[in-house]
Amino acid sequence: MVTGWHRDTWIEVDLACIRTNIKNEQKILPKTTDIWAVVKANAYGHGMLEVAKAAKEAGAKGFCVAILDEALALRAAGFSEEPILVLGAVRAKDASLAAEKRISVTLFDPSWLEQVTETDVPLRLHLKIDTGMGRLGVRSQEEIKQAAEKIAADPRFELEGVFTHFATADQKDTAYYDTQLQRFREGVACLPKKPAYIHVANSATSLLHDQADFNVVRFGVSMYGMSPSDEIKDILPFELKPALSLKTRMVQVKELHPGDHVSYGATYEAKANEWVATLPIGYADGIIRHYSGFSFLVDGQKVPIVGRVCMDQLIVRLPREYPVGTVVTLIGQSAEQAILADEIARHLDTINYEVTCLLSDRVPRIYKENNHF
Ligand code: PMH
Repeated sequence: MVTGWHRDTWIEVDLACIRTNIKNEQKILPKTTDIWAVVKANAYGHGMLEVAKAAKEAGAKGFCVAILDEALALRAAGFSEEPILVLGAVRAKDASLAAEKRISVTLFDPSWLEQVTETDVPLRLHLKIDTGMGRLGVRSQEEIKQAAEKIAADPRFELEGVFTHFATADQKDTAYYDTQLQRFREGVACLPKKPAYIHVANSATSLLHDQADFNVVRFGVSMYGMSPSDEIKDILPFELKPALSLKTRMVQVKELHPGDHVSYGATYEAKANEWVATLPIGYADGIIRHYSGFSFLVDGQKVPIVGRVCMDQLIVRLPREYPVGTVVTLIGQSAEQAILADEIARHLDTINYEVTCLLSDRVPRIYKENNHF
């Protein structure tokens, strides 16, 4: 993917916000519980390497990613000592590569162990117990015991961790969460020897539930300053600082007259004389067509999208004429107003995670500290 450094559309990531979110999280955790920063999917669109560096500076002790390549990229960038856990499936044929780079992989099916051909150094495994997410993981106590026995009997493997993932931790009703936690405790009790890392928490869990029995939390969305859900926003233990802003500059400003149309399908028709601006950002950048009807900000004032969002451009209606080059804020603070990923998520009928993950690599990420570049 070619990044658009020569176009006035950019993402600003405030690394100080990421550090603050991590430090505040650390304060509510037991001293013996470490934060592993979840930096998969290009750090939820924020930029993996820069976020990983900031997270490490703020005290994160390890990293979680989704795929082996993300782990390899972290190692290649110089994160050589920290534990890195691949949360998704790794192919058995890539086990030796993971082992060689001391990358920990998720074991969710004991038969996977038999497919591993050879490793020069022991492969670090985190056994995933499916306690009710229904995604990856062993489900029965027999499988847990079987996996533990196979690992203990084979010098190619080392059981480094055991974990689970909650389906409803971002909801106030804890009934399903409690059931999952109970199943996890029972599963862990089947292990003849406790591994070094026992972990259950994503952001919501780590923010709302005591972690005394666990020594790692997998801190993702709230490290970026976003709430795991709207439902628990009012019960979070500290204020989250959103790290990402998305901005562009008007490339053309024009006056429409009654009856003039805008964009593909000519779906928008001006009813009066009105000013519009063309912005150099579109669905190929992650501003998908469903943004239609949403408003961005100019000087704290709302400017609605008019007509269809195009691949590389979209058009907004202005309250008055503005000079070409005026900044438009799509996410983040503009004068006294702000647009949060949460608001966009509501408009798109999705979640804030998806809003930032959708921002494509075509948009350059610029890093700043405490609002300064
Ligand atoms: N652990 C696992 C196994 C995950 O899949 C995720 C996020 C996290 C931790 C971090 O969660 P948080 O961002 O809520 O803190 N995974 C996903 C997912 O698969 N879809 O959305 C978020």
